[in-house]
Amino acid sequence: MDDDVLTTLKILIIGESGVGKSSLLLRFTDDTFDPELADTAGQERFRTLTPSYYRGAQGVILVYDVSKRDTFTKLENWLNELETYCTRNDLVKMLVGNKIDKDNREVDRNEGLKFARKHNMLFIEASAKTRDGVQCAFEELVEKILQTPGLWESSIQNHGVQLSDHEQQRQGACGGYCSLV
Ligand SMILES: Nc1nc2c(ncn2[C@@H]2O[C@H](COP(=O)(O)OP(=O)(O)OP(=O)(O)O)[C@@H](O)[C@H]2O)c(=O)[nH]1
Ligand SMILES: [Mg+2]
Repeated sequence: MDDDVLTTLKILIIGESGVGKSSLLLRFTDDTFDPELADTAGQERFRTLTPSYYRGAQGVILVYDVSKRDTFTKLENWLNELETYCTRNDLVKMLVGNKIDKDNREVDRNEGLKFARKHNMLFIEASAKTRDGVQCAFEELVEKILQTPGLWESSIQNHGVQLSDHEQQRQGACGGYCSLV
């Protein structure tokens, strides 16, 4: 393990099947996109994994598809599930409206923003296909986690490495990004 590693964070990516959770992760980690991507991880038969999946997470990315209204409508269910299984209530939440490259949009940016504000979440619109907002979504979430006292320190494994104290206020780094927490 690299000695420079400060801490390891557990970040969940949740949301309805097909909204692009795997694609967003793949774009962020590998900078690739597969238009034919089809996986089965979101299927109902894997639901028994739920409690351990949620345990100890410091952050969550809740994804909906801006071209499918039902994926937006079902966000409330995901928040309820989060509340049920999450072991901590200070976890940082990021709402991501994905697939903004598509021209059949069904959910306005303002609706996403309003939902995020109501539920005390960060918000960004994104496209795993075009890269829009993807890096920003992950980075802003991590930054917010690191700014939250008590949320991540306990996961440091005595490496004797300290994060520097200076917090740089970044301005305009993420177009359209709205910090709400
Ligand atoms: N146009 C467009 N298509 C996308 C985007 N993100 C994902 N897709 C496509 O949407 C489909 C579903 O994406 P996945 O990443 O598999 O969705 P998922 O949320 O992981 O789905 P489950 O694992 O079943 O829960 C795939 O065909 C992707 O190529 C995007 O930003 N734009
Ligand atoms: Mg998936």
